[in-house]
Amino acid sequence: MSSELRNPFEIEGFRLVPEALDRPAQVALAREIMAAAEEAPFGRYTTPGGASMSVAMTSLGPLGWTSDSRGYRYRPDHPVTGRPWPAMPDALLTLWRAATGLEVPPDSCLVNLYRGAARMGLHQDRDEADLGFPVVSISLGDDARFRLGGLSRREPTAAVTLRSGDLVVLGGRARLAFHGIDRILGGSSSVVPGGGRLNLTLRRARPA
Ligand code: MD6
Ligand code: FE
Repeated sequence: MSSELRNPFEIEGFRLVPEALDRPAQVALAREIMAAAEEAPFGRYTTPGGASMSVAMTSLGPLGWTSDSRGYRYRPDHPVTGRPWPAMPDALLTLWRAATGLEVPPDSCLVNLYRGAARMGLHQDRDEADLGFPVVSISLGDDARFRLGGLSRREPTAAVTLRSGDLVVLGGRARLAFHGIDRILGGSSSVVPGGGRLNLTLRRARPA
């Protein structure tokens, strides 16, 4: 069978765990994240190409992923306040260990906030030093259409709905698969204070 006919969700290393967090855990985590964002405010970064992203972002942990006209990078401080990123909540360290079985902890959590028409174009996560580590994401709040493709932009894609509490792992052969968010189903959840959707991606940015 030609590779064009393969379902991207069957790529080795892709995993979707529905409702990995129950509703009370979702509510507690969403509140904790929004409280941390008082210290490290969400901002809309600029791509190296000069476009303003529609998703608002902040980070938790030793390093935060950022973007500006000079490129993508991990940095230890918030680009506006200059202060260190808030600590990573214990619940996230526990989720990472349970999902990956790894003793090495994540050193970065990118927090994506989607409201209104925010979306995220197809991309690869490849700014981390050791691509042997997976990226683990947890979604909170409104439903989202998550699109997954292959290792090149030319390969076919397919979409699935991510709901509040769902966990996704991109590891193994899926680690560099293209993926993105087509759209949010606004008002489908009340888990995020103020509405919308949070997606938390746990990464190991620096070598272990
Ligand atoms: C999102 N997720 O769900 C965007 N990246 O809003 C990602 O970009 C992502 O879910 C790496 C691994 C899992 C993900
Ligand atoms: Fe990603």
